[in-house]
Amino acid sequence: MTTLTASRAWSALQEHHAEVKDVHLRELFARDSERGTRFAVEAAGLYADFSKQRVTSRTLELLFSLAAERSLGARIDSMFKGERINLTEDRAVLHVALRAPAGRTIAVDGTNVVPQVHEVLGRMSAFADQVRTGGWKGFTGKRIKNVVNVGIGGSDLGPVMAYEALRHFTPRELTFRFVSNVDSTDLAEATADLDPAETLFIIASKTFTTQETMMNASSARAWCLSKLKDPAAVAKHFVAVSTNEAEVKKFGIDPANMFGFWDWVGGRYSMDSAIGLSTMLALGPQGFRDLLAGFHAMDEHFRSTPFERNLPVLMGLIGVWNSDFLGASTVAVLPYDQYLKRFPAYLQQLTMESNGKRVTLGGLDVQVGTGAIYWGEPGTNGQHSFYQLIHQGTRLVPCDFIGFAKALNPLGNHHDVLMANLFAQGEALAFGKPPEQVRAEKVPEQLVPHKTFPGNRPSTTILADTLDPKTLGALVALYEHAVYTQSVIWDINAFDQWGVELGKVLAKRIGAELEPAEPKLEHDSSTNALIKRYRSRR
Ligand code: G6Q
Repeated sequence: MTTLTASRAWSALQEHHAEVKDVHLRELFARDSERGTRFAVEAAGLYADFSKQRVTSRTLELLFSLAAERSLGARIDSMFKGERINLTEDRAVLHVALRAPAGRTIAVDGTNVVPQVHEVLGRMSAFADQVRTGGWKGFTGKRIKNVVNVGIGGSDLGPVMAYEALRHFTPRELTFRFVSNVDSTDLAEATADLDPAETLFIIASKTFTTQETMMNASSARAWCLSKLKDPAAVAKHFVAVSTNEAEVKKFGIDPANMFGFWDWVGGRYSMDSAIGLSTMLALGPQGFRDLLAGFHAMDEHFRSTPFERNLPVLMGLIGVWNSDFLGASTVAVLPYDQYLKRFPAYLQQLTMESNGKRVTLGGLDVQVGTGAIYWGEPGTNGQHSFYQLIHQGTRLVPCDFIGFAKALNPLGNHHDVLMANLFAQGEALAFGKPPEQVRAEKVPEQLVPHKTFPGNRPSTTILADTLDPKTLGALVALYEHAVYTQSVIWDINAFDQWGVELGKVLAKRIGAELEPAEPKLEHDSSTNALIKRYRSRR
């Protein structure tokens, strides 16, 4: 494949950028009265309005040519066919199989994996029903009232995000907590007001060797046994979600209480595998299946819709345009729904661990900017904090606004006020307020520059009817596939994460140096001094 910057489509986009770079969104809307709906696409219950992005029909045409030159269609097929597209780890990438309906065939090395997926879903459902109905009792015969998920990264961010997002649909008599950080405060605070006899721990770890999770799991077991005394209690209070049966057994969890998944499920793509056991306990089996149905609807849309109407493809390509042509290095994710408060954190891992890469699949320098920095807060809170920079700062910050037509907790006209704010922000960012308008309001001349809004700041608005399990599934799958689309354009591997390794190795080495014997330090002078200061003051 030609390198990205040497490709014909890339050069055409560069020329096009030179022509349109100074065209304001005001002008684009003035030229085309239908723009607001012409650039909107609907799929799997999500309506996405891209009209406030700084693109023209020609920009999109050229981006589609780029996608064709980078064989996006074939690369999408490769993923759905179970090819080993995660080259650096020699693995298939099949989160789409986790939500495939029973009866579908998706093969890895000649074996249809869909029946295995449904077998685990069946076991998870039976277990979830037992816990939710009180059939599953703790060691002393008490009913389970608290569920604590212990995991980190992909084994935490999806579960906690999904629980918070769908809390409206969860039974309030069950308490859910999520422990991830090796900082003991996390476990201490999560368990401070819980009774071990009523608490179930889910140890969620694909490898079952992750330092933080194993340490938290051991401390959780000690906390549990400090009251229940008998090690036989572990079988009633600990279940595992993992691919590593040997380590699960070693920890003392009965493999009958282990829910498995497979090496073709990446951590950050695993919230709809058994890693979502806490989500199923919270929603019930049907709610979890609704979530999977939402994912699947977006998968089907992504796999079979022409690029022109393909929501994840459009989102991914416009992201490439914003990043590599308009020079934006970030995306603000701004959900106007309090339940989505953990959604930006979830997306940070999905997007940045996937596309935060600097070399191509072939090991060459990428030569363009890759994975944008994702961040955000629920609206309207962000408006009273960082929106100032987005409106009037010197940096370009494309925004994704997410909102819902129906309120889950209707109260007076709160929801109308919330949504009015969402619509207003997109409008203000796109159109701004020119100095003439400020002057017309008789603002003193020295304040005119301060009260001017340049506008031309791009945003996408995603609207859905209700934040329910199905909608959340579609929303997450939208971002998953947009991430893959971008990785294909950049020719990078969205499914490995070698960048997390070095810090882990160094932490092990330093960990040994913090032992009471205080061995000799041979780091750089800064690291040596920091360790010495810590040793002397701890
Ligand atoms: C995600 C990463 C990473 C992983 C955690 C937890 O894609 O692989 O975030 O999920 O390191 O790993 P375990 O599930 O193996 O504990």
